[in-house]
Formats: sequence, C-alpha cells, structure tokens
Amino acid sequence: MITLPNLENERYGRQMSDQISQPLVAAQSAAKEIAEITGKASHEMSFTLGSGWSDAASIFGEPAHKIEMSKLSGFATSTVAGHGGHISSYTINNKNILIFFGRTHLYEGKGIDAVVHGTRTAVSAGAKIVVLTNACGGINPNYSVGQPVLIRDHISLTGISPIKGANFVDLTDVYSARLRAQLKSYDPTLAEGVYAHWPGPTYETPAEIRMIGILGADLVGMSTVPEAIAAHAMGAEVIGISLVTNPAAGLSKNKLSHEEVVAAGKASAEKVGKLLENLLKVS
Ligand code: 8IG
Repeated sequence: MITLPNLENERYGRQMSDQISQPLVAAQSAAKEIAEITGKASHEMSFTLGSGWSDAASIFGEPAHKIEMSKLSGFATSTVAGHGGHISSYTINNKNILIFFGRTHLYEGKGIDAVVHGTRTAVSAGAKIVVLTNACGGINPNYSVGQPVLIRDHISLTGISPIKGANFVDLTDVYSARLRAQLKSYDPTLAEGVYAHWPGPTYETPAEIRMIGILGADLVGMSTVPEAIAAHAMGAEVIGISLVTNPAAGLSKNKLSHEEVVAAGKASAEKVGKLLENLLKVS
C-alpha cells in the first residue's frame, strides 16, 4: 500500500525519492483544494466517467460544486473530444461523491503520472471506493454493442506501471470481488470480463485482436488499467466497468471511428444510468 500523507513511511524506508513522492504530494495538494472549494473534508467515493458514460450522470442530479480540472494542482488539460475535463462534487444519501468527467490517457504523451493523477487525487480526497468506467472494443463474441461489462481482471499491454521504486504491489484482486458480487446481486445479467490495455491511439489491427483474444482478453481499450493499479496501491477498492461500443477490429464489417463510439455511448445512456444508480448502493 502507498500510505499518505506520511512520506517517511516504512514501506519506502526513510527517504522516498522525489520521483516517487512528487506525484503523491501533487495529488494531496489537489485533494486539499477540492476540500477547500467544496467545504467537504472528505469524499468517500469517486467515479471516473469514460466516453459514453457522461450523459448518464444526470441521474446524480445537479452537483453541489463543479470544478475545472485545469484549476487544480497537477492536472493536464484533456485533448479528446467528448472528454469534459471537470470534477463535480455531490452529496447523495449523506455520501460525498466526486465525479471525474474526462481523464488523461497514456497516448496523450503526458506521462504515466498525469494519467493517474485524477485517481490519486480521488483517493487522497478520501475515496475508499473508486469506480472507473470506459468505452471499449469487444473481443468476446458473447458481448453486444451497448453492453456494460464488469472488469474482473486486466492484461497490461503497455509495459508501463504507475508505481515506481521497489514497491511490489500485489495485483491479485485489483477489481474488488466483494463489490463485483454486490453489483451482480442488483443485476444478475451483468457479464464479467478481462480488459486488455492497449497503448493507442491507433486501434488494433485484426491480427492484433486475434492475438489479444488468444492472450485471454474479452475487452480492449486505452484506459483504466493504470488508474486501477494506482487506486489499488493506495488501498482503495476498485470497480471497473467497460461499455462495449464496438466489436474489436476485424470482428465486424465496419471500420472503427471515435464518432461511432460516442454515438453508441449515447444510445445506451439508460442502461448505463441504471448501472450508475446501482453503483450508488455499494458500500
Ligand atoms: I471505444 O476497439 C474503444 N476504445 N484499443 N480498441 C481499443 N480501444 C478502444 C476500442 C477498441 N474501442
């Protein structure tokens, strides 16, 4: 576990190198700024909404506070159409919740620390449960477009970890089995699958999709994995959910386009909204 805020914790020994501590300090700064802006000392849960998930956020109602990410310490500005780049704070059923609209992807070239800064900020702000959502390509032939799938496990194809130093984090249960069971008790039809993190920004070739399928992945996308690792390493419980917005390359006659992905997301807003409602019930 990465323990905050004591930077002289035993895990790292007495001196945590600047390279390791700087991103954690930046996340703490951003978390403190969120607490000041919202007047809430702690937010217990966070949601990161990927493409196709943002519209459904209307089920949360009006946020108490809306914060531009660019105003907070350490946040890069997002460059992808359909990624908003703000954080909203809500109090729902006495629970303080942060919703991140937009995230930084590895393919933006801002580095791995930038990719996980939002997640580290969320956990520093008090999030014990971190919900990470995304839109992705479906490899498993049982999935259909518009279907949300719980991430059971992942395969990192990027070779890049957000964890630095001799910090050997166990990844046996990154995607909390406890919380997956709760979600499936609310909706037994929810499928589970293995998510492969592809670096992007190009989609895969059909041959690469055949390879990734053979490796054991059901889903493929360009996000979530570094954030899940960072949250897990800080001791939060993680829920990952993918919305299948296209059959992966070579599995349908159509070519892949970002516009199609955004459209598929909009079309499944109701199903996704139900799922977000169920997510509010987990504890
Ligand atoms: I949406 O087919 C979406 N994101 N790597 N492959 C990868 N990322 C994706 C895909 C896909 N669809």
